[in-house]
Amino acid sequence: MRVNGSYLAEFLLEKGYEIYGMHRRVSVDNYFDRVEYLKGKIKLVCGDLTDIGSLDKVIREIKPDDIYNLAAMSQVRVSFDQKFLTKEINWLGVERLIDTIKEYTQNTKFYQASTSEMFGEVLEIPQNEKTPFNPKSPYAKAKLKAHEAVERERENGLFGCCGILFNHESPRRGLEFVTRKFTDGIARIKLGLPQRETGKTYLEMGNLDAKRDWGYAKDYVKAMWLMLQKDKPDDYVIATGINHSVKEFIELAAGYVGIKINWKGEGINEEGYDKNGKLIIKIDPKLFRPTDVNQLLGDSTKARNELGWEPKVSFEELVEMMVKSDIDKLKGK
Ligand code: F7E
Repeated sequence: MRVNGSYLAEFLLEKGYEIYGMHRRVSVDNYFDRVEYLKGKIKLVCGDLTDIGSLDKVIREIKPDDIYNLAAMSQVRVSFDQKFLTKEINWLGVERLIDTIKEYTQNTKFYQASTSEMFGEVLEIPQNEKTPFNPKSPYAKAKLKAHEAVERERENGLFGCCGILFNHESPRRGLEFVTRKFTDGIARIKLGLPQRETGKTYLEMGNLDAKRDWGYAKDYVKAMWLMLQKDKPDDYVIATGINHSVKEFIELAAGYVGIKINWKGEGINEEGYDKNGKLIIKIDPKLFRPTDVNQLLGDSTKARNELGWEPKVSFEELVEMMVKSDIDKLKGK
């Protein structure tokens, strides 16, 4: 659990903004490591989406011109075990934030991090702003409620934009998400190190067939800013328009460290070996979700036409960047 939003902070600093980063009080050592290098450049203030009093104080004192709400319980798997907390933060937290804006600073522009997970079991391929939502997890359901709250308040005068962002990854991605878990894991295998959580010599993975539209987080923060520069607030899908399965991600990432995966078995018995017959990947059924989203593919035509936004980094470049970064980190570079 760490402070998020470092790419956005960097982007806004370059544009000359004065930035306040709101964070919760937590007792985790590495909580600030992703924004450590920004210390002195951004002002950190304490606040919590579950605590109206703290939001009240922060918004009343700072009266921000723009608010980017990237705060969330962001792990879909965890939301099945903590559905009330997820609702408190991801939905009601947004309602609280909007209320404080209405109370103290009516002209504040508000960006809400909506998510492709709201499309859930997709009703249309690819998904755009008009595709009906069909959320399947407590995470996605709470995010949809927040999305609807922004739309509702927009009708009442709020300058509120929702970015329906598809998966966005980077070397700063948390290790609990599949891309970074794998790039860290395969880097460990390459360097002969045990896996971080399990201490094993091979990786345990869940559903390899799920498909995601993976883009580079640094490209996506520009879209957030562009939304708030428009004359009228609106919602935009932000995606690359290309998707890949988890298995394809794995094969490509392993390829970058010179490992070609040979698959044996099927379903939960599937295993991946290297060319010498060494076990690299095993399926752990515990990592499957009660309901997973099988495929997501975004159509960002509206953002491309109306915001002039487009992704710059390809899937292949993204995967290579993440693998290289994890190898370097593990080598202490
Ligand atoms: O899972 C499968 C898993 O946890 C992707 C969040 O940022 O993007 C993210 O949500 C897929 C799923 O991301 C493992 O079952 C297989 O099908 O990396 P993920 P996510 O659930 O797509 C959206 C846009 C958000 O809004 C979220 O906040 O990968 N999978 N094996 C695995 N997933 C994980 N985490 N770990 C595995 O071992």
